[in-house]
Amino acid sequence: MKIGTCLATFKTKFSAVSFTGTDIEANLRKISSLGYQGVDIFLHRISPVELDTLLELLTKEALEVAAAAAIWITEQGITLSHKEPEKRKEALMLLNEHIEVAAKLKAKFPLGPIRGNRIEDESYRSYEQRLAETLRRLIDKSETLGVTLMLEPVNRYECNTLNRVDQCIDFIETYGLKQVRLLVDTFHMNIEETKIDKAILSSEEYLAHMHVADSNRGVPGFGHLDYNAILQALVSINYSGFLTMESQSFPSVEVSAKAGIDYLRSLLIR
Ligand SMILES: [Mn+2]
Repeated sequence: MKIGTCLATFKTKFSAVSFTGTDIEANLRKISSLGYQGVDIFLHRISPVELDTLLELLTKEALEVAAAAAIWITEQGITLSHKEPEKRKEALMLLNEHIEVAAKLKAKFPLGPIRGNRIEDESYRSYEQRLAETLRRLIDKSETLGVTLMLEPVNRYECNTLNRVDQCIDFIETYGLKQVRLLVDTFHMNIEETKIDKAILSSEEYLAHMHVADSNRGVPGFGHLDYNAILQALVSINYSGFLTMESQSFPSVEVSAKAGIDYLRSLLIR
């Protein structure tokens, strides 16, 4: 398993990204020197020139991009299941552009809060149909470019549907979205799943990426999750992808970024 962290290249309201700020070069250098092998990158719209520069910096620091998120689109109130067709169209237009960038970065694309919420009083079925219809169009583009779409179970305080692994698998199966994989996140699982390790085992056929944080959304080791059990479950399903820290930085970015990787490494080499 490889270890990653999160980097934003723009000012996001999301607090679980460790590395932010405009000096992307310095951040990538720091991430690499701490021993991380990759990043999940939170991008805004990016020009071809900026993308080339970013690719050069990533190569220089030998960092992979596990996932490229488009949280800025969600922050504008634009989602894949928006009740207004115009907004769904806008989401698709922006995401088609984003998927092209993700393809150049060889990154997967996470479907977290960008899928949008169920409208109050609406049935789950009608929400899911709207989401599935938009996703089918996104799949056309992502399949052509070889970008994996990953549905992420997100906790109830942030999303009002698809909170657990079993619900996401059921959604994928029911709507025949067989190209869609799963991204599971220990922070959300701690809130929603009965047992985190069992939920990981049940995701075996679908698991494409992992976000790791502890119970308090600090880095692994800063809370009370059982990381031995979590890693054991991942080993038993032969997971070889990234463990990407999507976590809040306390007491500081420097301290937590080092403590998190040291902790995971110490458990992985046992
Ligand atoms: Mn996550």
